Amino acid sequence: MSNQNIDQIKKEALSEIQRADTAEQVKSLSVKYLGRKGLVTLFLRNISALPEEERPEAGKKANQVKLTLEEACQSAIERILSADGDKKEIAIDISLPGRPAPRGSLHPITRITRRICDVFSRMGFNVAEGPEVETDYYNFEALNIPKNHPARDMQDTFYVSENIVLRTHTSPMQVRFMEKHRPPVRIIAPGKVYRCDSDITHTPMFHQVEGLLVDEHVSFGDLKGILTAFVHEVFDEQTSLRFRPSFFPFTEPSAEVDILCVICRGKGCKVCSGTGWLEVLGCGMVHPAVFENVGYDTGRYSGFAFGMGVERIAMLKYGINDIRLYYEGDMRFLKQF
Ligand code: 2U9
Repeated sequence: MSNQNIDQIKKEALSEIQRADTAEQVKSLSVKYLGRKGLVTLFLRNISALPEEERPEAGKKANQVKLTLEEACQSAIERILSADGDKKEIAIDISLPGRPAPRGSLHPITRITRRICDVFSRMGFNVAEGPEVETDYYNFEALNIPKNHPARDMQDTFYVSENIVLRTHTSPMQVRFMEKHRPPVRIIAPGKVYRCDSDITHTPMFHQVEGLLVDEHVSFGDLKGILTAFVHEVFDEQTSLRFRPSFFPFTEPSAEVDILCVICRGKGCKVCSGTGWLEVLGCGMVHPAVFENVGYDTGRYSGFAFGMGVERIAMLKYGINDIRLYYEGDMRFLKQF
């Protein structure tokens, strides 16, 4: 072995590497010259057999050759890969049909909100919308919710500052509407509301639809008629309703509305906790104090209001058993609607 040999190896190796046109060829040339039994490796290993005075020069040279060949292999791989990339671009078959963009679908809450609004708009209600950040006045005071009411507690309401809250219901919108319009009023108020609550049936943000109808001679009978028509439209004609006395500061008298269990049809099951009924709505005749706050003549006008949680309606309609599923963004859940 001599310096001449290593020059020869370098020359041949570079020529072969430059001619390689696949990554596999480069890899096998790397093995041939630089591998454990490669020619450069063997040369280095045999240096000890050279005359002593030639060893330093031969070692230095062989190490340089090793580096040169490593770099040459690397450049060859890059050359081949970039040429492959160019070929692939050319190889696109423009006659193939394009890949369709995945189609989205409406969130179940959006679907049900639209369905509810659609049913009420066919009964003559207009949709009213307003701010999600509200003043204490519109969220509580104007609705006859007294200062010591538990809903005002910081445990139940998100406070932005002393007098500003995230609305806990969509009723403030209806107060704002009444301030601007004289009766007759027939509005529906859908939207996000916020309460400090989180478990299997509560999320800190949820959706409500509330309704308000004010005119002369409006009775509790009108309220029952409208809500019965609504339940029959959203569920079906066989879904009976029952009105149970209740209390809300903004309505008097007040009631909660149950529907016949959509699962067992009244026989009693896990979903209705064996009662045969499911609570879906709250309602009542608007409290005169609320009318006074917006300057309506309580001698002349009466009205009813109602409210429902959209998540709950959708849970019953679609048989969903955990409210948190709505907001986890899991496509396997969302794709079902
Ligand atoms: C005005 C006056 C009165 C709206 C009403 C309810 C009863 C009610 C709950 C149902 C489930 C809220 O989402 S929930 O937790 N709502 O029970 N809401 S009466 O009463 C109003 C609204 C506006 C001016």
